Formats: sequence, structure tokens, C-alpha cells
Amino acid sequence: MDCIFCRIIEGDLPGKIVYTDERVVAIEDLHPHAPTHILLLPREHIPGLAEAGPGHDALLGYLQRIAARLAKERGLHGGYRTVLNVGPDAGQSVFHLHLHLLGGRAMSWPPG
Ligand code: DGP
Repeated sequence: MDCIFCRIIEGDLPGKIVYTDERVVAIEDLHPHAPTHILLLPREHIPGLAEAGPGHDALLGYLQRIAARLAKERGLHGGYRTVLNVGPDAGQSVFHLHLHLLGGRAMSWPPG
């Protein structure tokens, strides 16, 4: 399977890993949109949120909790945002489910 995030997780492609455990690998985004821009990748290849099933409920919650932990470690006391882009309208470009953690600057709402 030719998935760049699977290859980063496997160590076949370089990635700046900031957190890893048996379920999740977190890396710095290659094109950061905020002072902190981390991608949380489940080790399991799931193309996106639309393909997640009931068996992934715990994993999806876990991604959010690890994001909160990393935000705390980064000292993002002013707040942060976690984002799942799903499909073309949301601009999803890598089809391995990933949770963005963005912080370190004020963010507008609604998002563009
Ligand atoms: P999304 O639009 O949600 O699919 O975002 C994909 C993100 O992945 C985007 O912010 C750029 C990032 N990205 C793409 N390729 C690579 C890569 O090879 N390494 C890293 N670290 N990030 C990547």
C-alpha cells in the first residue's frame, strides 16, 4: 500500500516524530499553519473518518485525548484546535486518517 503516513509510521520515510505509542504516532506537519501543528496518526490505516467503524470509537477518542496531552505539554494555555478534514470539500489530501492539533496563535471562526 502506497500511503505516505504508513511509510512514516514504519520509518520508511522521514518524519519529525513528537510522540509514539502502540496505537498512535504524532509528527510535526511538513507545512505548519500555526506555531504548533502536529498530526496524530493512528498506526492502523483508516482512509478517513468516513471509513471509521464502531470498532474505531475508542481510537478516535484516544487521538483527541493524546492531542490534549500534547497541547498541555506544549503549554498551549490560550487554547488550541483539533481538526479532522474529511473528503475533498474539507481539503483532505492524505487518505490516512489524521487529527490536526493546531495552536500557538489566535484562530478565526468559521474556518476557511
Ligand atoms: P489534510 O488536508 O487534512 O489531508 O492534511 C494533510 C497534512 O499532511 C498537510 O497539512 C500536510 C501534511 N503532510 C503531507 N505530506 C507530509 C509528509 O510527508 N510529512 C509530514 N510531516 N506532513 C505531511
